[in-house]
Amino acid sequence: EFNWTSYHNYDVVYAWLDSLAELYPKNVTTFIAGYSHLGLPIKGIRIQLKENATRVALIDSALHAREWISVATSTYIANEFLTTKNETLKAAAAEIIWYMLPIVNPDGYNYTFFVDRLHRKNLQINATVNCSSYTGGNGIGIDLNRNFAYQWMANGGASDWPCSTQYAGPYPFSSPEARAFRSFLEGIGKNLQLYLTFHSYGQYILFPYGHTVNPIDNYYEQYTVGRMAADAIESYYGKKYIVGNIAEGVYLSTGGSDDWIKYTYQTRLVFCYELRDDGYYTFLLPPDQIIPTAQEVLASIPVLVQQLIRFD
Ligand code: 0X9
Ligand code: ZN
Repeated sequence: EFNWTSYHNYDVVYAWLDSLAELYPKNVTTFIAGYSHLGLPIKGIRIQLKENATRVALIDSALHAREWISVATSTYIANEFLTTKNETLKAAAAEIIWYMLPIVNPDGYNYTFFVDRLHRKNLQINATVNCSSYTGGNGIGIDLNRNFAYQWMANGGASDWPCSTQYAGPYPFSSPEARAFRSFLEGIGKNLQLYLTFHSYGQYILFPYGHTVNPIDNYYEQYTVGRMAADAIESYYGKKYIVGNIAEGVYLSTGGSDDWIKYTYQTRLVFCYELRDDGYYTFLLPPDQIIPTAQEVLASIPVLVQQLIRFD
């Protein structure tokens, strides 16, 4: 039985996605965006509640394997879209055709359940390199959020050293997971108006770009809407999320999925949510914080949708 009182592994999440499509055949379909290095499907769901909805949004999670709260939150949101009795949320959800990719890094996600809880990257084997004396990471894998083609390895915040947890890979889109993501976006990208990518931890709402603090074209809109989203989150349980450009908000970093989408498709609203917490439990957020985290994040969704509807 699926729930949000504990974290669920890859098999359980995917079985649940299938069950949604069975339970809500008129509103939910599943699809496969592509396959991981080890051949696991990168499964997604498409949710459409209203026949004449036209705007398209994408929510993803677990580009980073150990960030379990991201998966718990995206699945919670999917479930709420389909079951909520809250009229504001229901109306907002109905305006959008939602695509969700709850586990972009299925190999890594599995690995964190069964081998190494704190693994971040995918499981691609890198050229022989001995990382045993390096405590910051192991030699396995590419950081998917450094493997996208915009400003790849441009100026800091990514590494060309395979031992690094921020290893960008030998070239952009060298990972099958990032390539799957790219080919999926070829279908929906030009219609995409909202992209949310869930990570943890730190409690930030970040927006492009990661290679520069120079403001993007719609900096004002991204900042203002991000601020309103953070206020909605705070009003729920008082948790404060910091809002800002990636490079100014956290650190310089290049090759992220958010930057690549913003640049490639000029998607109007692009946000990376760094979910709870602010540093006490870090990636090991206790399961009793899943529902509160997901609820406060959900409270920010109507804010984003209303902005899309208001001016277009
Ligand atoms: O460094 C990252 O990839 C993200 N932080 S995390 O601790 N979850 O690893 C931040 C991603 C922000 N976006 C980009 N860097 N493009
Ligand atoms: Zn992350």
